[in-house]
Amino acid sequence: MKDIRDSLLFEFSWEVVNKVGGIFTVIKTKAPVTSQEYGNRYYMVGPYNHSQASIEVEEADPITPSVNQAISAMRDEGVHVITGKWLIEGSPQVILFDTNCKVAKERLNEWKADLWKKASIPSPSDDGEMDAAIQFGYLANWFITSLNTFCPSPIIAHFHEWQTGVCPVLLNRAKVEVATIFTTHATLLGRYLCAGDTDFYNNIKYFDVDAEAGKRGIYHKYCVERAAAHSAKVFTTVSNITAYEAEHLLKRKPDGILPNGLNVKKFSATHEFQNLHQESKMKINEFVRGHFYGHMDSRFNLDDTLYLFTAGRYEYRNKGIDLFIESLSRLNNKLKMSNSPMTVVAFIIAPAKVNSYTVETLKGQAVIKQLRDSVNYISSNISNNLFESACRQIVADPASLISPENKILLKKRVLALKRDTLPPIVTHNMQDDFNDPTLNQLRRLHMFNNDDDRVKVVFHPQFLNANNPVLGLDYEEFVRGTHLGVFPSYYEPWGYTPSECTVLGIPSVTTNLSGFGCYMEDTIVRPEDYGIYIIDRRLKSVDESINQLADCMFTFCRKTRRQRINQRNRTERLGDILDWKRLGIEYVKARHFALSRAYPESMAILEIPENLDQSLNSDGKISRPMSAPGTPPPNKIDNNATSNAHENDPNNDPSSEHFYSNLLAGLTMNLELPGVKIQDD
Ligand code: G6P
Ligand code: 1S3
Repeated sequence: MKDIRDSLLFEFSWEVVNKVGGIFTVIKTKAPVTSQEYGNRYYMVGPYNHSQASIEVEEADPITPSVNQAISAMRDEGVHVITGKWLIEGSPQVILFDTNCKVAKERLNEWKADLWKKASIPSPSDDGEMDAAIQFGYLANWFITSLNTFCPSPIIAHFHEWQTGVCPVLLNRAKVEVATIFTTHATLLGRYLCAGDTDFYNNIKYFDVDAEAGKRGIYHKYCVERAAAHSAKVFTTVSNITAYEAEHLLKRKPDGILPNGLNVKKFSATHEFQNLHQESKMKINEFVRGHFYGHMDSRFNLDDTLYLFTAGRYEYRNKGIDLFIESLSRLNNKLKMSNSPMTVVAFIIAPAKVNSYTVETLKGQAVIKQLRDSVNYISSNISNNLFESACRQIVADPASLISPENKILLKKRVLALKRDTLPPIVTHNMQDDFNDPTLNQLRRLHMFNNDDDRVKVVFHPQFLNANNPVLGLDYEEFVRGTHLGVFPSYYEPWGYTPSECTVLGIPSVTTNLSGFGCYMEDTIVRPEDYGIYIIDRRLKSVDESINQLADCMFTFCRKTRRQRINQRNRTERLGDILDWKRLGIEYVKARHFALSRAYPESMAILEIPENLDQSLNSDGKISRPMSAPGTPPPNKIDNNATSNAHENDPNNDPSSEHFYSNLLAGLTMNLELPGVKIQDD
């Protein structure tokens, strides 16, 4: 009988040392807690990507002798495998299979035929992505199958997404004794159906899935995904909404939900993250001064300007960019009608095909830099003049301090701010400007950054980077400097963007069609108290959802600075429930569940928590906390201060060792948020 406490854990993902999208964030941020739990018995397995592996992996042999033996045997057969430590927090060991190696290329056709024979999964001749998934699947299967023949420990093999789905299918067909888990982070068919104009959620039960997959040319990949879901001992996904989708599109109800966490870093004092907001906002201000040069006036001043943004992969409809723009237009009208003093600058950050920054965008930054340099030069002259006259015991007349030459220089710089054009709505030259959906919607709604518009728009069709000549901030720095993230997604299995806002202390808008939104709705009694606004895209018509979002943003615009600061404090506190130290427990449960199915006799020696074989998730909802208010009523407070009765209790501090070992030992989690009762401003 194998000793369950010695289990080896292999986590397979296409995004191990290979950044593509959201799953990279999952595995990278989860590494510290999983490494802490499994130590050297934890391996991440992915495809070999030379450009990333060469700078992120410190090569070394696998520490576990049996793993090393299995890998060496594969190397002897000519398979190219890189092993070592991934240089990220947690330093997990990695095994990277080179799907381009000679053996993988030579055996591709044999493997394709075998996959058809064993699992009736077809593979067309012209789909490189499918070929790579098959090669990876067969190499992974080779490794696990041979390891299993001599490894004394139980094996847990956790597969993420369809790209790693071939291996669990093969393991199941060969009845290899391994605790397999398959996690889907989105269904292929769901993503495709939503991106079109299908009324997805109302028709989900009725789709002819094979036909729909066939029409979209993804039938073979769909087969891998569906077969993997059915082959794994345990099938999971990231949210209830995707579980519902999987049940109908993949025809297996997931055994549990593994919500996505983050590696939350807390500052020791709350004001530190508030200071960072201010610092980052100053950098965004600098960009805005340049972008809107010549159009900033008494109504458009930065002290009364709010930064809203949306960001993500450029899936126009799935990510709700369409809804955001439409709502911004209505917000514009509301602000105008109510004579609001506020201006909103709404950023859309989503990578599209671009050539370069536009001349106008670059010019704006240059003009404002020249102005800043000249003003600095003139102020230093004024300061010197003031000092010199004071030394001579003269209190100078302010008008006399600026020299005629400097006055002319300043006039020239101010004249340079004049422009005949409106501030551009896009920062780059788009490759397909004419057909771009964002630009077309802005054009249709006449959102051209006119002077009387209270909502201005900046479409930045490229991910942010601190080295950019325009808007030179990293994404995290940018988010910190904004006021509200808006992510009104239609298709979003989880949605890291609002989750990231939360841990950075920035309020956000999400929807009840996103995994994150549903999780927050299920977990917290009143998410909006914590700066999580959830738009109803499930039961409301599109028009009603747009109005709800516009109203939500309008209400936000009416908050005072003090209320915004208060709200950020609450939002930031909520970050604790998104920490892997908490959410990682669901992975622990899934692994136990898989072990109990793969090794029932061995599991008998362990005491298994009762709820594991029923449902992986505890359904406790975070009640409104009972301890003292964290944000006292507005008339009594220093806005930056928060008190929290639980904060000093080590059992409730997710960053303490104590918390984590309790969590693992108990396998039952007290979902009470270590937070406090929140009051409305
Ligand atoms: C942070 C800073 C404050 C600043 C405030 C601005 O809280 O610590 O000094 O006044 O941000 O907030 P706002 O919502 O107007 O950007
Ligand atoms: C998917 O990535 P996406 O942005 O294509 O997986 C992510 C990680 O689970 C998830 O957060 C996201 O909603 C999915 O859509």
